[in-house]
Amino acid sequence: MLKNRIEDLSLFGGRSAFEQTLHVGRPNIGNREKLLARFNDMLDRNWLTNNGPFVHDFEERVANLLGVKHCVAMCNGTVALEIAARALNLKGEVIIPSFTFISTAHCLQWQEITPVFCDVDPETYTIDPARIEELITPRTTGIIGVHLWGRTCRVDEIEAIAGRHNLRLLFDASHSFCCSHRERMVGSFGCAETFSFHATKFINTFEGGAVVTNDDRLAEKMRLMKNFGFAGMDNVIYIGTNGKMSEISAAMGISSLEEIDHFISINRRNYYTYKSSLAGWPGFKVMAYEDSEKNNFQYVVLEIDEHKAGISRDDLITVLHAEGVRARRYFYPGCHKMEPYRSYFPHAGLLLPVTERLVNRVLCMPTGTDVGIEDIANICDLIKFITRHADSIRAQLSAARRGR
Ligand code: T4K
Repeated sequence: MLKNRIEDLSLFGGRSAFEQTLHVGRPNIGNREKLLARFNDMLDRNWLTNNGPFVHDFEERVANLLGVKHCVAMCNGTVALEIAARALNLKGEVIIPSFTFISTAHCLQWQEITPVFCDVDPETYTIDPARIEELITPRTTGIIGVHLWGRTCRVDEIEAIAGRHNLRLLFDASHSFCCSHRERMVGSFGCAETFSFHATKFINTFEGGAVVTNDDRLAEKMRLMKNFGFAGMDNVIYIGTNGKMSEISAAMGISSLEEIDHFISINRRNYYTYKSSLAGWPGFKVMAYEDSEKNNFQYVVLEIDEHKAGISRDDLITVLHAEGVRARRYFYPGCHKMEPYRSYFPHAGLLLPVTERLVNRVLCMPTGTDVGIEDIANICDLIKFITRHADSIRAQLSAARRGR
């Protein structure tokens, strides 16, 4: 692993630092015996989907954990967003951050609702309440805030804006399961909040998601919508789709929930290992979590100041990937620079200076139960080595690019 000269870097002919690639989103697998026992129960029951007992159990556990009245489990986080948006009667234009996974925008455009991109707060990376009101038009019907990477939105200010303008408020909490805001669990803010339980999330159901809400009527409407609008056999009373979570997914979800403290403690340990290893290293800031809040520590996000670090985020990632460190540029280049939005709104970036800066600076690092503290110490040593040799690395990379 030890690198002494830049020729030792894998990119320039050396051996890669890690034999096994390290990933950002390696799934956490709970207790395998208990999980397999649940799969067997399911097979014995011969009940595989359509509101089975595991789905009920999973929904109840999630609602209890978050202190919210209803959890409606879904087949994934994107469908959860689509159904929530539809059940809330969102139309026309909806204000969202561009600095998010593409689903937050697509869930709207898929239903011909226009996402209007708002800039984010440079500290929390979440939608900036000070920039929302200038985007409201007579066509605006709602706001979707994203609690990015477990950092919650400035909920009170956004709720006040939504109240003043009679807008519906939804939160995409895909990253923020088991996080809190002002000591209240994420899940009961706005009209509803959505989660993703995709394989890469710290609690996973293979594919899965949920909408949680305290609104009885909204919950009922979403239950109909995720099941084609069926209210009992042969009786469709609403337009719906197929958004159901399967039993095998719910079984995985229950097993994951049983390990939640373990997963969080590993994530926390990993986060603090990165934080202490990179403390004071010029040009590197590790995204902070608030000590007073609950967090899942699912993401370790570095913000890199190219001028102080001597190397750009993109050159760094090129070197890291070659070494087997699959850090990710979430959420580059921003939704407004992806199709169809970049064709629809070619000048959207003019109103998104913070987003445009962040998409070129942030890097999500490998973590989760598959990544040990020795791996992290080695990754941080590697980063330090790279920045110490930044000038020569940059020179070699640009020579290689010119020669291409
Ligand atoms: N809103 C927000 C804010 C979101 O971040 C997301 C999803 C959603 C909504 C929508 O929720 P879902 O509909 O997905 O439930 C991944 C996930 O697919 C996506 O769920 C997640 N956000 C997003 C942030 O990341 P990709 O395209 O980066 O995934 P992929 O396949 O590159 O995997 C990431 C890493 O994980 C890779 O390095 C490999 C590793 N991996 C992945 C899988 C699936 C494994 O080691 N094993 C696996 O089984 O999107």
